[in-house]
Amino acid sequence: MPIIIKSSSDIKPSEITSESDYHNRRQFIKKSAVLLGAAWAGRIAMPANAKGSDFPDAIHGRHTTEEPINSFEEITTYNNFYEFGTSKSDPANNAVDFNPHPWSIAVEGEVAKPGIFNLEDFIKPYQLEERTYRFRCVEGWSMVIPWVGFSLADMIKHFEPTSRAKYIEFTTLYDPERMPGQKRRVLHWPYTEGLRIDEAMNPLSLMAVGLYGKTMPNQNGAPIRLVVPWKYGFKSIKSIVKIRFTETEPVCTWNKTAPAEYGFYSNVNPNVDHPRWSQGTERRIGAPFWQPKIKTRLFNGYADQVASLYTGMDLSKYF
Ligand SMILES: Nc1nc2c(c(=O)[nH]1)N[C@H]1C(S)=C(S)[C@@H](COP(=O)(O)O)O[C@H]1N2
Ligand SMILES: [Mo]
Repeated sequence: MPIIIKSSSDIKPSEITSESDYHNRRQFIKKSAVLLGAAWAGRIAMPANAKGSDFPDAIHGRHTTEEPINSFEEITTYNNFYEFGTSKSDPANNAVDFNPHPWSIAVEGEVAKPGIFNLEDFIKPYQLEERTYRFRCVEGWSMVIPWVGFSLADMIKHFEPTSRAKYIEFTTLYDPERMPGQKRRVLHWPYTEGLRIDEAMNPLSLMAVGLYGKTMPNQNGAPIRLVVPWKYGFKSIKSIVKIRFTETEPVCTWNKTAPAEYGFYSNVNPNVDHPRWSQGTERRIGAPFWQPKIKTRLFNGYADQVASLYTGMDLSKYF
């Protein structure tokens, strides 16, 4: 018999299996799918203020998705944190001994109340909330993560930016002894990121200090990191030691490293291609194998809350 290569959609399952086998198998797959699906959909985060939480005063945040959340295991073993190595398992392995205490944060630039603060004093003025966000990496995978943190807008107001503050810049710790990945020149260290001030003031922008009701794991950016859920993951800078208010657009690490691939804005946008990874669909980490890839949505599905920030801008130019 000649071998004819058909695309899988040309082959009817009944061609390779008898009709009744096929039917039985369909039934079986359907039942397993329901079971697996239930398990997947039934994952519930420990509420941030539940018994055993590190944040008993956290409230349930307003900005939350009802989608099934990722497990603590998935969120803490599949990471990008180049300060601890470039593969997905490196941060969990290499950040075990990182001690983020004591920690201080410098606030500089166009603000009425600059200063250097220890972490505890820095976060004290703000209401902690649990917020479950969809989080999408430019590499084409995504997770749903129950963060604990506070509104970046509240923090900005607290420091009283001047009228010249048009942007906000964040910097990660630079300490190659404690962050061994910095001994290799894979990126321009220290890692920096930035937002336009109105993006930073959007109620979705979060300064995160934990997840799953637990203090931020080292591999996820202990002790404090940014989360901007309508932008690609790399905008959400980890282990922040400096926050600077500026009049001009800050330099961002990935933009500086590969300007053709990473723009300043980095909004999740299925209509703007990345040279190496499709932005049209995404793979939800941990999803059952039979679940089709998810269609990536403009602004990661948060368009109703953020699209107005970009009115009149050509998003293929300002990508
Ligand atoms: N300082 C620093 N922040 C970083 C990174 C990094 O390498 N260094 N990686 C970014 C990228 S590419 C992603 S996808 C997210 C991953 O966050 P997670 O590991 O908590 O899921 O962190 C971002 N923040
Ligand atoms: Mo990423």
